[in-house]
Amino acid sequence: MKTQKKVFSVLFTLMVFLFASNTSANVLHDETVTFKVYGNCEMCKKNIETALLKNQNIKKANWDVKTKMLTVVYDPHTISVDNIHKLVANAGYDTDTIKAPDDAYNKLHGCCQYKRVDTGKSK
Ligand SMILES: [Cu+2]
Repeated sequence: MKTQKKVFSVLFTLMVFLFASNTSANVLHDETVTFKVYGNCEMCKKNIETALLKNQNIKKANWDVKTKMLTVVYDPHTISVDNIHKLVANAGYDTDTIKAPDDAYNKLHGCCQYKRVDTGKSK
């Protein structure tokens, strides 16, 4: 009886440990990336952030109107940085590495049609 109790307590401790380590591991798995996204205003901010947050692999998205820098917290196991650039581009916004499709850009509100720079050139 005593041994059984001991086995249970060991198992219990092990389970708690596994649960705890798994939870903290999930937090550690999130990564943050920052890159430039061309845009103009608050509406652009909303467009960019909403387009990203629709994807459940993206935890946080924040675009700074002044600096034009986008900061994204994402799960690197389920989405790549390249795909994050693509999501932004498909919403009509050029990033520092990917140019938005022209039709996506043309669909933007007039005030959001930021001045496009040639992103074809390497930085
Ligand atoms: Cu705008």
